[in-house]
Amino acid sequence: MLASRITAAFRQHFGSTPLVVRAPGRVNLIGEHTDYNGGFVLPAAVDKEIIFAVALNGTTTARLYAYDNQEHYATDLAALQPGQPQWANYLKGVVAQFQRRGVPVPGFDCVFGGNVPVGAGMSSSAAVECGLAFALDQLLGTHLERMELAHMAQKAEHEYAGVMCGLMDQFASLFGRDGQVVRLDCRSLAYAYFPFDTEACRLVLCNSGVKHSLADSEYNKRRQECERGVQLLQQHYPDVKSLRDATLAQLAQHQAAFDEVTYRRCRYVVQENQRVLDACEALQRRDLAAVGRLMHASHAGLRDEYEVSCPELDALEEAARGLPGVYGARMMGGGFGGCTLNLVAPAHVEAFIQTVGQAYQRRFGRPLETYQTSIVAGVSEVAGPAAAAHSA
Ligand code: GAF
Repeated sequence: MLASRITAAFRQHFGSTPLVVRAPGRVNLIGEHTDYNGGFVLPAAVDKEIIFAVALNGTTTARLYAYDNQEHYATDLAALQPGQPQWANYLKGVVAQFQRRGVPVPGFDCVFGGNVPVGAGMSSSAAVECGLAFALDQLLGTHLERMELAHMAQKAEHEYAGVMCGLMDQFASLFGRDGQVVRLDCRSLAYAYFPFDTEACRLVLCNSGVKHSLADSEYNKRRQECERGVQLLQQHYPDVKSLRDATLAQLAQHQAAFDEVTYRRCRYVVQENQRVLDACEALQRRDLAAVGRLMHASHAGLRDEYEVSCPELDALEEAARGLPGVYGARMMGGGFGGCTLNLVAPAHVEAFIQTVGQAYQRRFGRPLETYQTSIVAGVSEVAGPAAAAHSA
């Protein structure tokens, strides 16, 4: 059991009794690169989690232990700065957010580790940020709203990891609900849950195994391209505050003012936003085939217009397309590597994994890693044996 292993490691390294918290990674059914454009996303927290064991230690030092890479790191909390090792930045960034709110953070000990695959586009970093934010909130008795914790975790990523991410990943980790996907309006922050039964339709992730070092810089570049598009539109439509407000007709009418790349980026975002709304309607009708078609369209947009896919992800989506029992497939997350998300009827999962795995092996000469995930609740305290077993 993961939670008991982390707790045991904590006792071994630090000797005291910790608060134990679980923080899930996420999938995103549809709505990619829409969050920082004020648009809609449709993620869910999944049963790949990071476990935290944390206790105050009566000093002014944070003593951190990354269980998975067996690395220690300690830092004086009065002089926090981003630096090496990279993994500690996600934690330091969260502490800095409490301090920024005028909350003094006393010394603490922390062991964390889990099974969210790193670089797979399942938001392991957001899980790390949200897990510590929640644990510190409990230990310090600050009782902040979950939405505030999500914003603090997002800021940690901006300021200590240098990625200008939207809110989706942190929101999903904190607001996930068992058996439901959640649509977030990233502007108003209103959210609504939609049932998604993973017994009736499996969520299968195919990990391309690709982790492009370009991902962070290209991500920030996409964000700038969208901002440029908004500036161009605002000259004609002052009410357009973000691409969420723009329409395809507006874009088409002023295409001449755009360079070709910015135009394509904006068109993708406007279309993807609509696809999220359409997918929610389809989910309400229980029309998985329609959800699947929207997913393939999303992939095509990410590949051709937003240009954040890669040959491995394209091959995985293509291999899944039209297979028996497969409703839909698309790349997921920021892009340039990571996983495809596939909706597959339970009776066809085995054949799906075999067929796509073989195609992947033939084309890229390496085996394909796949995960079947179920949808779980967001960050919580691991209270008793039942909860701990859930995190195994
Ligand atoms: C990454 C970011 F962290 C999210 O905020 C989101 O923009 C996503 O890429 C793309 O949809 O996961």
